Amino acid sequence: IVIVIIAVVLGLTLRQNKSEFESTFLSGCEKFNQYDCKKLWGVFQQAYVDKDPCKVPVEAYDPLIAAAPFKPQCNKTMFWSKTKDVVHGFTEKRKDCFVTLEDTLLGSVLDGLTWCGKEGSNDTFTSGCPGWSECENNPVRSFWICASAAFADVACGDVTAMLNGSINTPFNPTSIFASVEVPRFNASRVKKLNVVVVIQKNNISNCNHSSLKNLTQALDTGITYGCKDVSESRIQECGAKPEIACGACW
Ligand code: AVW
Repeated sequence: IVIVIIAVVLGLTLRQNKSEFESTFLSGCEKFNQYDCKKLWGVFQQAYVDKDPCKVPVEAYDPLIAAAPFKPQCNKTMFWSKTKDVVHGFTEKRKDCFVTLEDTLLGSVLDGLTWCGKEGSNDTFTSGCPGWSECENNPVRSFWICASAAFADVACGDVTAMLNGSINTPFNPTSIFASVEVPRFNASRVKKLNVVVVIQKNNISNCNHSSLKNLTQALDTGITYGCKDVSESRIQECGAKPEIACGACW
């Protein structure tokens, strides 16, 4: 009888963990209406359940992206690298100006989460999953690469990228922005890339940094490039004052 009780409690605990992640997914999804969230959850799971968590390729998420495609939002698409907090602090207040991947349904639902499957199981696990660089084809990394590529594919008009002036290499070739997003900007859709280098007190880089020369060289011919050094406080001010026009933020 003790064994039965332990088995039941263990079973319930595992089931609860599973449904906790599912609930997080569903409640995040339901904020967006217009989607069949139960169906999306099913499509999402198919990418990684019952698989070795180091053998989930980027393409595994293609059906998920197809089920919740990114809408082109010309002139509002915002990319970023190593500026997560300042960018999202700004875009959450100024949805009228810019949209990041993490402001879209899939990006917002999965931002900050860890998940993986296991061979021989249909469950979703949230611990014991491979770290970001532990193996290349892990469920979390593959998702972000797939979603970033699809988000960059629909970028159009003037696009913006916030880079970090407080690090050695604001345009880092190993970043998702440099390795996945920039190469997919297509001159037939994207007119101009506006880089904003976020300047904090102890900045060590700005628009003159040599890595940004590599960025201009990586751009598809026909895409114009612009760069502005903007203080973090100015970005925060623009977030706090909706009366400032988007185009006048910097
Ligand atoms: P980032 P990116 N370990 O600030 O240009 C764990 O470097 O790459 O900017 N998580 C990681 C790691 C790591 N080594 N590297 C990256 N991440 C995850 C999507 C983590 O969640 C948007 F559209 C971190 O917060 C941006 O334009 C996030 O990736 C672009 O990709 C960003 O790392 C930002 O990617």
